[in-house]
Amino acid sequence: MKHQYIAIAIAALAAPAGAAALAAEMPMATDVAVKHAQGHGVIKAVDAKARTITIAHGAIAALGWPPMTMTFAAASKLSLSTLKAGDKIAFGLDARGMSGVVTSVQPD
Ligand SMILES: [Cu+2]
Repeated sequence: MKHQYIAIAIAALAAPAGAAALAAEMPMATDVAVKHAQGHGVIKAVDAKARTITIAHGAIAALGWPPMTMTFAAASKLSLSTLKAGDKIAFGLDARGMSGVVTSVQPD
């Protein structure tokens, strides 16, 4: 009888660890896939130090985004020195949920 109690106690201890290991292998609901998209807009601000670009962009149908102004991180390969507020641009974006990283910028 004593052995049975011990076996149940071990099973109870092992279950949470097993569940945690399984969760680590499986994508969580909060893990949103990165989607590449193209946007059009006007640069509102460039912060070279923080490496961010604020863009008033039009609707991005591929992402289901309405027009809005938002601040994006700039990809490390992207040069910010030639960009300034007021520039009309087309930009490439790696979107994750409701944020994203600007990967390319061209005059538009
Ligand atoms: Cu937006």
